[in-house]
Amino acid sequence: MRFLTAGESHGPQLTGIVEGLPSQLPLASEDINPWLKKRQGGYGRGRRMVIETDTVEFTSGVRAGRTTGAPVTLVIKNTDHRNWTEIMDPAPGGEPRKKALTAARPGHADLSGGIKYAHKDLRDVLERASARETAMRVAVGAIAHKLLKCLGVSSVAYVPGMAGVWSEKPFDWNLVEQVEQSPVRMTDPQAEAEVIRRIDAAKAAGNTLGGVIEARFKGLVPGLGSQMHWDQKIDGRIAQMAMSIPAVKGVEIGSGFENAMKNGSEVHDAIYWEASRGYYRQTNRAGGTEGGMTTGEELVVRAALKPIATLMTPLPTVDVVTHEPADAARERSDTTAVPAASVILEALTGIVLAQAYLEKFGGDTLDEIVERVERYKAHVLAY
Ligand code: EPS
Repeated sequence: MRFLTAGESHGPQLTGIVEGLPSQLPLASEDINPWLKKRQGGYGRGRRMVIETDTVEFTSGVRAGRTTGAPVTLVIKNTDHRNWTEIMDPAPGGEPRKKALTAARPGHADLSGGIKYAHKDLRDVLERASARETAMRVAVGAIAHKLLKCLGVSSVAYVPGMAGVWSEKPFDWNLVEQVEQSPVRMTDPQAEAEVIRRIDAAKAAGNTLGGVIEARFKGLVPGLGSQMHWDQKIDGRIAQMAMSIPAVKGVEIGSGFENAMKNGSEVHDAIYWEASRGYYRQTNRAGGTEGGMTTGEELVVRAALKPIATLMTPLPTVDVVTHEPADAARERSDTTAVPAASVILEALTGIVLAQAYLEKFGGDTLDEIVERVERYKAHVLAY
């Protein structure tokens, strides 16, 4: 399964093409829209999320609620485009540029992208660099999750800490409903209240906030990915996907960074066996991967998000036209997008896992894949 996205933040629409899905996978826009809604949510989002109600439309590959095996094309319209038709018009003309952005924002793609693609209106960079692109990737992720669900995999996304506040309440699957209700996707109501206070203060000060996000998956078979080659290792593939989320500057699987300072005997998860459940571990510091493969234990992926780069109280920069010192451009943005980013991490990790399932068990129809997974589960138990 491979996919491609296209579209600018204020262009007419985002487009995605997904190829390599099995046929007969039940699929409707209702499977995707709740993911898009969750991605739009979270306390600290900006005005754009009030303008948009992201929903997906299929323009190929799905008929009567099932995939046909043909490439699936997805479209998400940008409602805000109607306010940008002149500025985003692809027709020749339009010089001098309206709403041109020349004061490169520190921390954003503006300067490197401007140099690389020879743009002096940095809007030509930011329109594609905007985290709006993740709306389409989450839609693709929702399809991956639909497939994973058919294979017995479930998942969750939450925020262990943000805005300098750690949750005191460790994650538990019984807290999923609480996370879903929390405006910052946290397990701990006290931490949540303090985070909300800090988001309000940051907004008032024209500042932005980062945090740590986590996605968990259970029901995975052992042996997804491979130890054979660097580009097949599932942890490496997950890390690459996680790092591609805008603002992510760190990724760990399990208690990766904490493990680094301990003895091996305190880190590695002892192996046990019981006839009814096969091999298992009582601890999961490995976070569900060993040797570049899933272990069958819960997969735990964490990522660190820097604060959003667009500051309403801007940092010093340079104007790329005049080369004079300038205040960085102010562009409408979010105070924080950490809760939304956790949903993005869950959705996108799902893409990597669905790809790994399709590689290992690939077939043309959903039934073929389900049958092969079931046969493998029997092998895992008997091994
Ligand atoms: C986003 C849409 C964007 C930004 C945000 C994410 O909308 P607009 O630029 O029209 O306000 O709110 O993007 C950024 C934070 C960024 O730096 O580009 C979205 O759909 O998630």
